[in-house]
Amino acid sequence: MRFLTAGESHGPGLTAILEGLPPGVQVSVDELVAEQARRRWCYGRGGRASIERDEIEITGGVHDGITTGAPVSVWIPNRDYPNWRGTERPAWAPRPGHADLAGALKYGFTDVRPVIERASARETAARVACGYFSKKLLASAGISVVSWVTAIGDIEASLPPLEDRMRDAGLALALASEALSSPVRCPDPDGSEDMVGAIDAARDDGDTLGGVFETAATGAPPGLGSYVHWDRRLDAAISAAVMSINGVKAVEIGEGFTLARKSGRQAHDSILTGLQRASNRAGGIEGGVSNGEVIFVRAAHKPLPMLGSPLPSVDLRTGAACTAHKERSDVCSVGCAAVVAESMLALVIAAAWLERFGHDGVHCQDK
Ligand code: EPS
Repeated sequence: MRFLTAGESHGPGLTAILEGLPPGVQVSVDELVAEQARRRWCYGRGGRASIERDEIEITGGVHDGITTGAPVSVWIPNRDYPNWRGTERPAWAPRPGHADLAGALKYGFTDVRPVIERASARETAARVACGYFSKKLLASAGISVVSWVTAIGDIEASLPPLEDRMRDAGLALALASEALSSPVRCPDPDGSEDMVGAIDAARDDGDTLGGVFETAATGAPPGLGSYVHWDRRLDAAISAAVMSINGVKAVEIGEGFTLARKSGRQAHDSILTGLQRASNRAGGIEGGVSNGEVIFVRAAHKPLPMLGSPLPSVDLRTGAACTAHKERSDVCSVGCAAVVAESMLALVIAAAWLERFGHDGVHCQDK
């Protein structure tokens, strides 16, 4: 299975094509739109989130609410497009932390507008559309993919211990469900309140905040991915997929960096009778292969690079010092990135699941 996206943040809209989904997966536009709403808004988003509706049109690969096996295509119109159409909005001063300068150096732009438009996280709406279809396929195999936020800036949520979050599928599902009622997608109500306060303070100060989120897949069978070749390792594919999300700077599987400070005895998950595991520090993947435990991923999202009080930059036309280009932006979007991560995780796991169990339709799976 593979997918492609196209479209710019303030262009007519986004297109996505997901190829390789089998026939027989039940889907609904209402669910797809609801999934988009989860991605579009969390506390800290800017004015754009209230303009867009993400009223998605499925333009191929689905008949009467069921996938046909043909490539699935979707169209997501940008409601902000008419406000931008016909206007020249050049940007000469690259924003530190954005793709602006690197993109300008790579493609030879002086006006970084083309970089801003395609590097924008608006594109993640198209990924979440593809992720939705993957999640539906996975749901038919008893696999759920969920997420929640654990930190915004230096505010850490008070949550059940990491060991339990990684090992206990029921807890993961419960945390994700509690996160639904938090404006920052954090399953700790007091922590959420503090995070909202921190976002308000950052906004007042012309600043932005990042944070940490966790995403988990429950019910995944053993044997997804393979140790036989680097690019078939499931953890490698998941890391790349989550790292590709705008703003993400670090990805851990299971205990990740913490494992490096432990001894082997402390780090590994004993195998008990019945092939039960005593713990899940490996995050459900050993040797690049799923082992039947919860697949558990953590990611760090940097503070958004578009500051209310911009950092120093340079005018690419003249080389003169100035402050970075400024336009409408979000203050914090970690909760939205967590939803995108669910989609990316679902896409990778669905591809691995199809490789292992796929047939010409979900009706004839023999898992
Ligand atoms: C983004 C800047 C903001 C975000 C946008 C990503 O857009 P605008 O410049 O129109 O205010 O809201 O994210 C989305 C539009 C979205 O749907 O997620 C950026 O510069 O990356």
